[in-house]
Amino acid sequence: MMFTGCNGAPGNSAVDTSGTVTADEAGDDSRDKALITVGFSQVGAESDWRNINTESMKESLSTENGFELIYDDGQQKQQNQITAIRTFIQKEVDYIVLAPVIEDGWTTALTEAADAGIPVILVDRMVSSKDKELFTCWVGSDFELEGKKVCEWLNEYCKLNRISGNDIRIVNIKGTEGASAELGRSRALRKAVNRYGWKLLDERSGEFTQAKGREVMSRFLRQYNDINVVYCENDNEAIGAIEAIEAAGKTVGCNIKNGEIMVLAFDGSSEQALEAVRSGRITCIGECNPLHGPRVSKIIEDLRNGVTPEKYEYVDEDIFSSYEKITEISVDDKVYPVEIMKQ
Ligand code: GYE
Repeated sequence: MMFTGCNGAPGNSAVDTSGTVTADEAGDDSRDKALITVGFSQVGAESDWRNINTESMKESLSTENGFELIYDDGQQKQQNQITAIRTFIQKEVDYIVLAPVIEDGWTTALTEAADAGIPVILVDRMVSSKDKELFTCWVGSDFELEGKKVCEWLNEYCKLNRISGNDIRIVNIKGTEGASAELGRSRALRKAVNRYGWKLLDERSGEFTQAKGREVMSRFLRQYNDINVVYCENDNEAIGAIEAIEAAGKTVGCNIKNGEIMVLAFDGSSEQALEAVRSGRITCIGECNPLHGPRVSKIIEDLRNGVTPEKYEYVDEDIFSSYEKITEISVDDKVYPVEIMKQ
């Protein structure tokens, strides 16, 4: 997709080959006026999902496509993201794209952007601000639905294998607390626990990282000797949890009747995680799609053409498992196929 006159890389030494500049480097005076300037405040680089998402955004919002992207890595800290938004406002960018680390606490910064007349597009996670006029639109995943799919998969598994709900002893390695992805996936689990009588032994945040996932799972294994399911709120935590389980001399897999610990996860972004599904080490993944770059550039294109984008745009997502007997599950009367992955 091309916008107004794309005349290659601007003559600015702060611009790297991908056309991306950092918030500190970008200067108004050296800006190529033919390019659409976008300030993107990213959460951080905590996971494979996030890195793929960053790449997708940089690829779509490139100089070749008519953009000057000012990229800022918030390092999982809201204060860094608020500072980035203020820098973008000072630089008078055309659009601000925000992937908010947590939902609360954005009203002031978003009001400042609105006062400056800069449209804010939210991507991936949401904000809880009551004033919906403070952002133009949002694009991302239905995190509670992802969670419901994985929980329904587990419920189907229990039914098929005659495992009573009371025999499910589950721990939850949550994502970053207060992040939409954590809130939605945890909400779905709590509802399923109440509905099916599973025993939720414990919940603790693994910050969406492999190292923290491993640390939290090791602690759970020391505290509880009867865990048979671990619900990991992303791929990286699942890989960390598997390392902890194996280091404790236990086996991962779906055969919980024979003492295996079943690993459930979200994303399905990394080859490592997909390989773990194929080999049965991760039993089921609720897919989360990170490829938002083209969606965001389309939204900007629409806005420039006077087309009002949907306020909320949810993306479609799959379920991955290597367990052949469950080929579909249903959530709220809708049927979702399960993609069976084999080696
Ligand atoms: O699941 C996780 C990442 O917000 C959907 O953030 C995103 C989540 C994703 O760190 O891997």
